[in-house]
Amino acid sequence: MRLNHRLILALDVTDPKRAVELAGRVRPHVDGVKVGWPLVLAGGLDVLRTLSKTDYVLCDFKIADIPNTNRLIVEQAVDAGASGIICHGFVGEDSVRACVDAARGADVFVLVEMSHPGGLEYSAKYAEDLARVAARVNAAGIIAPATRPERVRALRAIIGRKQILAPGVGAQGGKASEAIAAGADAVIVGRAIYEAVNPAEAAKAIVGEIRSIVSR
Ligand code: NUP
Repeated sequence: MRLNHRLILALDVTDPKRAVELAGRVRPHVDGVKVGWPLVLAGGLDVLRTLSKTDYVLCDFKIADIPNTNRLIVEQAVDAGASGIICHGFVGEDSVRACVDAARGADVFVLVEMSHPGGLEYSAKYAEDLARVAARVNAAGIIAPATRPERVRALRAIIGRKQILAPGVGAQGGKASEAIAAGADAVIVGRAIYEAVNPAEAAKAIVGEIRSIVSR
């Protein structure tokens, strides 16, 4: 994924018209939009098709099934215009590899450790192993928690130059600059942008915060 701003907008709104409008307003400040179940269940794959005409769309379906079903899901997402997809790592190497094989050039990001408090209960215990799986199957990168910069740092040591996208900034308590300083390539931000009075300004402020530490 090409990253200029190092910011991805999580479009967790359930009105497809608002989603497309928000994407348009925030576009100058982000590298892409992340679309997940809330929006796709509300607007169908049409909203993905529409957004993919203008934006890099990262499809956050957190795919977690047997290899054959994973393959079928990835094919549908890519056919609808996804530029990237997110799959779970805990389902095992064969299932993750099936996503990469089916992606036909789209980026596959493997979720290795979740950002919410519950992410510490199970996912954190296996995150290093799952990052090794992502490296072995040649995924584009991993999803790691901006809420725990020290974990981003530890996972960076494992995956080398592959990309790390970090959700958990703002509403979940993480700080964009801290995640980037710890080694994330970009942060994924939802509520702190789309619930702001001026979403474009909110996105611009996050990009400014990131630039202030990157240029140091
Ligand atoms: O571990 C994860 N944490 C997380 O928040 C993996 C994710 N994919 N996400 C997603 O990032 C979450 O589903 C939501 O779409 C976004 C964060 O949104 P917000 O907390 O910034 O509103």
